[in-house]
Amino acid sequence: MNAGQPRPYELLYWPSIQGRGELIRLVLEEAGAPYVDVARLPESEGGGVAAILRVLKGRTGAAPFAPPILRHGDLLLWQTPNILAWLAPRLSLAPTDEGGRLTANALALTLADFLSEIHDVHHPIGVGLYYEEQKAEALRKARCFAAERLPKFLGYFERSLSDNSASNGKYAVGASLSYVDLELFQLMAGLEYAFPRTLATLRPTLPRLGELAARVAARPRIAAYLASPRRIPFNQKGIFRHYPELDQPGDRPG
Ligand SMILES: N[C@@H](CCC(=O)N[C@@H](CS)C(=O)NCC(=O)O)C(=O)O
Repeated sequence: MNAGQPRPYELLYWPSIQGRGELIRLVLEEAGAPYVDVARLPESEGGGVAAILRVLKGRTGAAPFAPPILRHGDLLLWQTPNILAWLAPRLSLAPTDEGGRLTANALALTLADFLSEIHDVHHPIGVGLYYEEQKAEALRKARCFAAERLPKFLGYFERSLSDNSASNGKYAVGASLSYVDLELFQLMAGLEYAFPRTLATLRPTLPRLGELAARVAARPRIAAYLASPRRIPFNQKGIFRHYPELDQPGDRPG
């Protein structure tokens, strides 16, 4: 590393999906921070999935259970909200007061809960099974998700925005953009990909979330990132997957 140049952050995340790693990438991209997406490098340069497995299997003591993992010098961090709670303040993408930091963390943890539920719509029975092996259960899960959980979580985040008088409903916490807003952008983008019909029925009740997502997408660094090859397209391997049969807003739970 050249003297005077900041040490790049090293993100370790599955190379073919956005997944939870995307929440870290968006913060690094918005900040213009130097980083290496390690597993997307060729194995001959120390990358690939092998790079992740080396960290998962090679560490004793407190060790990551799963990616995303962030490495910076001797520091190794895992659990997405934990990584964000450390990284975002360093990059001026978190509230500066303690109350604001804790509120941001609480929202990030709630979003993490929601992400797990979104994943479980297409994998309600077993992570190790293919979707095709759990389609009937996925259909039941999708009905409950669309009728109950999706509106409940999105309504909660919409209220978090509209109740934030410090920014007149523009941002989730405090008076300026934070990592939580980037997370909410990613959430809306993912839901638009996975559940476009269901989301369309809810959109009239979610004006703040819609405006926030558009505002984040238009930020110069985010717009450049989204248009770049660094942004992995949504696909059928990540958390957000589009199975038309699971996107039926009119279905009754049953
Ligand atoms: N709570 C963890 C969840 C981590 C997680 O589930 N990572 C996924 C990819 S997004 C994974 O690789 N899981 C492997 C496993 O659960 O065995 C976080 O927020 O970072």
